[in-house]
Amino acid sequence: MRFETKAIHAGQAPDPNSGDVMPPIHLSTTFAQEEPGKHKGYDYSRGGNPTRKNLEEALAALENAKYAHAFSSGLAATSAIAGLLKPGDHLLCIDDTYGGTFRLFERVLRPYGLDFSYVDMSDASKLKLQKNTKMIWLETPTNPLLKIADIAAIAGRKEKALLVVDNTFASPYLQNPLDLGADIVMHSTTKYLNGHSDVIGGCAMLNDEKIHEHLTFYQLAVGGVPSPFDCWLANRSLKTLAVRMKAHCENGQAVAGFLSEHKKVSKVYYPGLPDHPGHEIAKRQMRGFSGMLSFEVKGDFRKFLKALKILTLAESLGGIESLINHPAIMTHASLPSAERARRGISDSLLRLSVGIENIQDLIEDLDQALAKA
Ligand code: P1T
Repeated sequence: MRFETKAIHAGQAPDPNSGDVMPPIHLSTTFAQEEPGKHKGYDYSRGGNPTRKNLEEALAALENAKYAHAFSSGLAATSAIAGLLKPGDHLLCIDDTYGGTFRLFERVLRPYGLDFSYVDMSDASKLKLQKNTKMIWLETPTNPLLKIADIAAIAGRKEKALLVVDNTFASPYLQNPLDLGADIVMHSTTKYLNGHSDVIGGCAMLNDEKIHEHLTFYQLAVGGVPSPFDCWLANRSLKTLAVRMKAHCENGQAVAGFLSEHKKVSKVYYPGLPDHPGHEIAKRQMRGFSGMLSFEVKGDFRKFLKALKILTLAESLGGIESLINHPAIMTHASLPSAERARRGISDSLLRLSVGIENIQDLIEDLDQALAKA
């Protein structure tokens, strides 16, 4: 099956008991056993639930993976994956990531004896692993600077380390890291996968049996699992992922083009622009450039933000509605200011998640607000 068909049908067979064409929500926390230990595949909902299974089968299909594991947030998925590391291990991370990922690595996991370093990975040939590097962590495109890393080239240099790709900004509609040599792909399903800004969730997809066993154990033993209702909503949303992503890409490209020619804008970060340093790699490994971009306003960005009428100032991204965010004060405030400066996140950088509203309305809103900056 091709992407659009898998998004609608994978893991969605009609319910054998009732014939429901759309999977029902299984709210029960526990499942009847015929004899102790003899049941229909589910015993307690933290370990497994039929609604979660529907979602996980669909997620696996969309990333061309054997296995998918759903978590209660993107960060719960990240911490379950990082649970593969042991004290003394080193994780090599791309130098531009969601602020919460950095906070988890530095303030939660470093005190447990894990080591982290952050390097620019836009040139894969410069990648240097330490003896104890057991994991490489990529975001591509990155949050918030939209840097691009060459997944296949990094996979070729990973030695024995596991390559994990946070594919949140691209979605599986645009990029499939496992096909390019990654070992694990993760998403904040809160973003494009759910796409309606009404579920917090995360997932990890992979092919390796041992990693599958680890994550199955982590779901059961640590318990950061999503509710059946959240699984059902995310599963329902996946069915329209392809049409939503097409619209996000079209609007993203149009807004990036508009901003890059506007006299009140000094810089635009969008991998779909030919002068973006990662444009050629993005063209090779992605099937579109998504709806995420960042930019710098010339003038007073606070006045610009206040003047917006359709775009909402809020954290998060990937929903059908357009959101604008100030990384230094909002999503990336957990990075110390020196670290933000080192990464190139200025105090006037703005990040836009371009929604699927009418493009003319979005451009008119940005234009009238820029006039007030
Ligand atoms: O919020 P949560 O579902 O836990 O996902 C964390 C996460 C992981 N990876 C990426 C690339 C992300 O962007 C996020 C969450 N990001 C935001 C809330 C934001 O506004 O950038």
